[in-house]
Amino acid sequence: MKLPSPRLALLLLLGCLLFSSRLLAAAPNIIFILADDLGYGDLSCYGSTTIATPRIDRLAKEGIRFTDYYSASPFCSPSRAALLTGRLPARCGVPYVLFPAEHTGLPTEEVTMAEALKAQGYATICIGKWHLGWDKVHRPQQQGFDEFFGLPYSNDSNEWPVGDPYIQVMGLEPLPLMDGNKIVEAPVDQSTLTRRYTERAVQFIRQHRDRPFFLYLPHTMPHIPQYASAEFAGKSKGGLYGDVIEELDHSTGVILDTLKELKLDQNTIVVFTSDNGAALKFSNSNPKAKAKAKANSRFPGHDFGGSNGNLRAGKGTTFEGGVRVPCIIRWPAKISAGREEATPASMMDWWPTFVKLAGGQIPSKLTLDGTDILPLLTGAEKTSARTFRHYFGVQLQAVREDRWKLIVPIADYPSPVPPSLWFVHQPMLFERQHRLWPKPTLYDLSADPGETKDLATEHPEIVKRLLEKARAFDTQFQREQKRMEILPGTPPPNPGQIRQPDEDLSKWRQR
Ligand SMILES: [Ca+2]
Repeated sequence: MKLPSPRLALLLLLGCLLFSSRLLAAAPNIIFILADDLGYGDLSCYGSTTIATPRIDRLAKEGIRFTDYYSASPFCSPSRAALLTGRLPARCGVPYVLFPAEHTGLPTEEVTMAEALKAQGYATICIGKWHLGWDKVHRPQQQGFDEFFGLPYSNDSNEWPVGDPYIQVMGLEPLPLMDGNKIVEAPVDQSTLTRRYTERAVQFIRQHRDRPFFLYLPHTMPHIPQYASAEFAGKSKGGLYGDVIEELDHSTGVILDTLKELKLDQNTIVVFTSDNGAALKFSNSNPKAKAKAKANSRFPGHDFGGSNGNLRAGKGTTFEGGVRVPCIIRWPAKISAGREEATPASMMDWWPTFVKLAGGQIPSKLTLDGTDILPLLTGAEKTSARTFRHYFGVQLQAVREDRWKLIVPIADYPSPVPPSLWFVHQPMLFERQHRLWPKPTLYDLSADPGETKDLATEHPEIVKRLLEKARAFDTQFQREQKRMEILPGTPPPNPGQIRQPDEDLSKWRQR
């Protein structure tokens, strides 16, 4: 008899508790709203004075607002991979951003949150930007989602001028909006995306009101290029960037109103967070850099526009501005309202938390980097001090424990160069982002969240302890991490490689 594959066996194991769990308690619905590149200072409940987000602010008032929540990566694809697996991006095989030209994705043997929840009887949908692989084997419906409506990759993966070297990795395809595996519009009118995602979300909630559901809503906005619908364009005090966030706020309100109308709002968990920190505004740069950035912009009139509040730097770095993001959770049935929570938490914590809440078991052989934070959410107990590791791709750049953040010294770049197409055409990015760092640097985040005052000399014992722990973890991790999965038959990346258009996309191109 042929034995089931390990992955199938795992899913069967997760599924066998389905009926008993249903008897024990009504499993909560889960709605996970993930903004793209929304920064720590981009919501009014996190201090924005130019962007009004009354519905998200109310969400925070009715639940928990985290002040020290980490996204697991300063970039899109790895952060999403970490959310959906509970594992560090390099552990689950997605250390870098994926581009349409790449034949890679979140490895199929990873057990996604959607697969684990589906095994517990949840209806599952992904609405928005996927960005975890474009080949059919890596699409949402092959990773546990019953339905998919959205973009397969980033919304800037188009509009590249002919002759631009980046075109080799970004692909020539018109940006497609997909419903399942079918392309419904290409290039998609991006000004309609937030509205259409919201309508689809409401439709899904109505359809599945009588059973547990998992609605994963990774919005396309406010990632550059930004588009707001006519109802929101030109309305905020924060320019176009503010307009798109105010539309996200409205969208969140529509979803919450739907839950209330259907009497689902007590036992539905709603999380609002962001996949990484904001890319900084051109106007925040010095005049020379600003002029250069504007001249090089592929999207004239679109500014990155984000704010990370008083945090240092932004997207693409492991300083706080790149990885610390807003996070709000509301679940009236179990979580008391109006809490501000300074205990650090991570994007990777949701996998074990949700799977256990749904009645599933964490497989003992699965190495998770997240922790079940239900006791923290309910206030039953404080979690003990944890160590948070900030990787850029495969490189450990910083660790945090309690209030201390150590930037670890780095003497060498990763070798061999990871097989990400990102670096094939942008070697300067490889060196800039896999940085070298001369000496250990210590910040007290409770007093200095902006990482301005190095306290390494004052606290050598803390530096020594954190550095030893960081090195021990990373030595083991470098052995355990999963290399990027390049599909069989893929030619090695080279500057001449252009992805052939998919059949269904070539049809759209001719229109
Ligand atoms: Ca992002």
